[in-house]
Amino acid sequence: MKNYGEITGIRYEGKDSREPFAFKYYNPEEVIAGKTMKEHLKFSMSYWHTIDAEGVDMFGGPSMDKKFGKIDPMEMYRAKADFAFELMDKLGIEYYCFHDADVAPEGRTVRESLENFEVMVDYICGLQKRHNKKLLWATANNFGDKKFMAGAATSCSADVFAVAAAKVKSCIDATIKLGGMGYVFWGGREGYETLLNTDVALELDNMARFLTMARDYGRKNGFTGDFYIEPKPKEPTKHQYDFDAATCLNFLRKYNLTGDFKMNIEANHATLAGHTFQHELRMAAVNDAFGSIDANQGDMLLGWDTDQFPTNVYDTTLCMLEVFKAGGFTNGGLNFDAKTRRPSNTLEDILLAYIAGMDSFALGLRTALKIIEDGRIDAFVDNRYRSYREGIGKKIVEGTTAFEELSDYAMNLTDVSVESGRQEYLETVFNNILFG
Ligand code: XUL
Ligand code: CO
Repeated sequence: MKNYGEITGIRYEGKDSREPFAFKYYNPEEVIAGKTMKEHLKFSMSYWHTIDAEGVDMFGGPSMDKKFGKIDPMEMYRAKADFAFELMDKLGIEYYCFHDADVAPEGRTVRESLENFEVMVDYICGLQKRHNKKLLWATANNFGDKKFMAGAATSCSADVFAVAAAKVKSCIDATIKLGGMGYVFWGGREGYETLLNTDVALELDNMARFLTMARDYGRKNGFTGDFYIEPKPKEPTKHQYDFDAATCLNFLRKYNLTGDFKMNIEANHATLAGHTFQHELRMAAVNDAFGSIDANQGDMLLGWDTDQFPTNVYDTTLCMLEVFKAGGFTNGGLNFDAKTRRPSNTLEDILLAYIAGMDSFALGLRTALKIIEDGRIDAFVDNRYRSYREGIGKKIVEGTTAFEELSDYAMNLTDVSVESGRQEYLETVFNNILFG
């Protein structure tokens, strides 16, 4: 295999290619259903996993070195940024996402950290222009440092609430400066371990106060994109307040935050919540909150957030079906919130992992479209609910009936039957479309 330096760019070679550093299914400029594949998929690089994470886990230290030969912290972060944009060029990825802590070194004080961040945002702004890249979304890391051990907006300490606000303020400023169309809130440590020490009512109200102030600050300063909540049920806390899409939507409605806030759905978070990825996407979409996607996959035999690159084509197909049904991405995109496995520890592995993820989603896009064009599955669902298009069903849907009439109607029924759901048949249709 070639080494990282020898690879100038990953190109589409088609499904028969045996070249490891080539796309087999992702052909960025190919037009499918009125848009290029690149426009449909809007791939994004996650800065934290790709540029910073060195393979550390609970049992061992780094298996990779991402210091790029530097010792001085600012120099190191500039070298990381240079590498990031070259990597995106190699892969043909147009978007990226970051936490404040991913792109700049921590200082000794909050002030120093924010100053480092501002300097690095300017540096990245220059790189972004030169490499013709776009920020998909930014976010504040309000969970890593010790001061966030009891949460950020839901901390028992008002000082921590203020620090979290300062960090989000400066991340929103950065998002505006970089022209980002998204701003993410992942609840990090917004949750709790035991009710013995927790005032849940105050914590939830404070979280809403925080999000409301962030929204108001962003809008006042010209941020026109979407705010996203990223649901996750557990990890790091036992009870995360943003458990799943439905929980987040309930929260947003209670505190009048719908409209400005949409969902950033992550595949591995969905499965941790005991849902499928598609379920979470559908729940967001039917509640007008489909926003962006953190594309990855978990290991069903492990109970934690493994953040693997997505390679399961059934899942990418079902995901892209949901994206189509939701009308495609507007401000959002597919951010690879994924990391190479710890023993896949070379720079080449990073390229191979992104190729795997991008090709799996390209296949998902192509097969989702085949399913739509085939029409058998949609027609089945449409036909299954036909009783709501006539007679009493039509009246239910139109809101022109009431319990009295429904009761009279029910009393006169002699035979009440429900048709088969034909799940196994539909699964065969699905396979038939996928594999021909
Ligand atoms: C954590 C996670 C985060 C968010 C951004 O599980 O997914 O990386 O995407 O904070
Ligand atoms: Co994520």
